[in-house]
Amino acid sequence: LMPLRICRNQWMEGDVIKTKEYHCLELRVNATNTDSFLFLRKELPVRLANIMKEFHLLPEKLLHMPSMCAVRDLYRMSFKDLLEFENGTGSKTTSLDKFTDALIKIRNRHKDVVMTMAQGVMELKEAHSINANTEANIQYFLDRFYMNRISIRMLINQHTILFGEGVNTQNHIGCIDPHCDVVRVIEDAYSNARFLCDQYYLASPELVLKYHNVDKTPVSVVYVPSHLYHMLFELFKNAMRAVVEYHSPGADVFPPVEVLLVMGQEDLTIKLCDQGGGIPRSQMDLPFNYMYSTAPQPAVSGLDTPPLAGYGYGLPLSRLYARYFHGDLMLTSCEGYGTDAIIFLKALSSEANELLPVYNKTCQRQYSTPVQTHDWSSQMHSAMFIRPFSTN
Ligand code: W6P
Repeated sequence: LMPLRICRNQWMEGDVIKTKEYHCLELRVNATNTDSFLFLRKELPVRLANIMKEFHLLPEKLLHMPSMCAVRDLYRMSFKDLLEFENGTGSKTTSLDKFTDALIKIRNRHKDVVMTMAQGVMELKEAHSINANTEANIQYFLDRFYMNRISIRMLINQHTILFGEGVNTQNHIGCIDPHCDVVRVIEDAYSNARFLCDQYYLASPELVLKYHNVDKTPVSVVYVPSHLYHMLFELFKNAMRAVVEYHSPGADVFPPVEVLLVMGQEDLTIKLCDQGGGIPRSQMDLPFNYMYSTAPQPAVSGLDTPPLAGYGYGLPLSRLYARYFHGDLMLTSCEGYGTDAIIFLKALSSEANELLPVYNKTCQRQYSTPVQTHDWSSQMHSAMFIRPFSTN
């Protein structure tokens, strides 16, 4: 079984036939190790090259931060490793095994890249003042960089799980579960977030789960359970922290975090509602902003590092996981009351194909276009009101 089906789209541009290949969560039967090898030895260098090109569109001063240089070196190394496999038939078992080993080596090499990039951003913030254009470019770049990384790791994981050492336990196909039990993942994420919350605050809100399914069957989708878990765990941590901090001190019972799960025709929707006081409208961009986020902490659980503190990169990354298979993740808030966090996933696996950043003219233009300046004003009216038609 080849879990990510390779789909082909063909169309005409002038006299030229253009072909685009993409992956979707529909299952294709009987792809072999060799099929996967032949595809990945071409596809992985392309994805690495795309993002390496995009580095050059970043402000020069960011490119020269030590952490950025370190990350780019890793990408160059992995690109070079993969080019070793560019030619050759791929029929020899040794070369297939070597390829799988190379992928594992690459995956390990890149494991800390999210943190290193965040350090790069911190280095920049310390060394330079950052204007709105630079900030917008960094936001744009990091979304694309991390999405590219998610996609590459997905392909590597699929290949190594399916064709590497060890047996495929469970009924998973690689890291895809064709019958992902959404309620189970919700409960799992809740209980682990609750553990952290109890440990730090000595209290935590309850979970109230309601679900609605037209067919009255358990809610199941074709999905990557680890991605869904990652999103839910992040949202639960944020919701619990808000609830406990908003109602402390003085409260010993907290309003529960309510989760509504609905399977529709097109969308599977998971809405988490907390009564944690909400976020003012003027600050709604901040949770997804990499520049306002604190750098992710190394994974050590010391008593002095609050496990639920600050916005890390958890929320922007969770939104990328949702968007990767054409879903989304959004926040809405009633300041003074609470926040709703909504995850949308595609209900049909045939619509859940990969969403990938591509390097092209449009993307280049994004970096050189200044952020939108305001063309609405409230200043003018008050100025006229105070000093109407003044000429001095
Ligand atoms: C908040 C802030 C937040 C972020 C993400 C999910 C839930 C919540 N609640 O107050």
